[in-house]
Amino acid sequence: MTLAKSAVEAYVGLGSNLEDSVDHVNRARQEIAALPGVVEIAFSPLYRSLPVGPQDQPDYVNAVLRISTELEPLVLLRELQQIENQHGRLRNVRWGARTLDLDVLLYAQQSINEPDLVVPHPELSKRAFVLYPLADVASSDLQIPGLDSLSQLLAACPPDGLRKITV
Ligand code: PH2
Ligand code: MG
Ligand code: MG
Repeated sequence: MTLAKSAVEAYVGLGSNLEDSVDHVNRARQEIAALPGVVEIAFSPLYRSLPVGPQDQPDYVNAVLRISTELEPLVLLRELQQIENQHGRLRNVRWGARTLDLDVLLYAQQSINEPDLVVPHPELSKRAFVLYPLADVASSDLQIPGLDSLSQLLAACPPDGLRKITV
């Protein structure tokens, strides 16, 4: 007899600023939800945001997907990277333009420090394009491991240049 693996909740950040970004993000959402061992719980509205980092790149489309998953963190990361690759993602410029970026923002209440994966995402607390869509799909009393509650982080992060583009 095999025991059922236990599922945990995780949050994935989606971003795109090349080609048809809305389509890249919407298709990625469906591809993540279709992974074995992943169930979608909620998908935030899509937001348009000004680029953080190099400014000579198009605006981004961002969203957050809340999932329940039986995949271990590094397995989830590999699956997300495979989806990025299927969307023609190139890895050259740090914080540069990309067809699709999928980040593990949070994984249960775990703090992870692996060479390939740091969770909570190191930039999470500074980025309006992560915190606002996160708040659309998470409880405001969600605790971010090593940091504050989501509502406290939001209060310290103005939504500069962030515009909701879907409901
Ligand atoms: N992602 C980056 C760099 N800068 N800016 C916005 N607005 N949205 C992003 O998703 C984003 C960014 C690298 O992951
Ligand atoms: Mg990113
Ligand atoms: Mg990334």
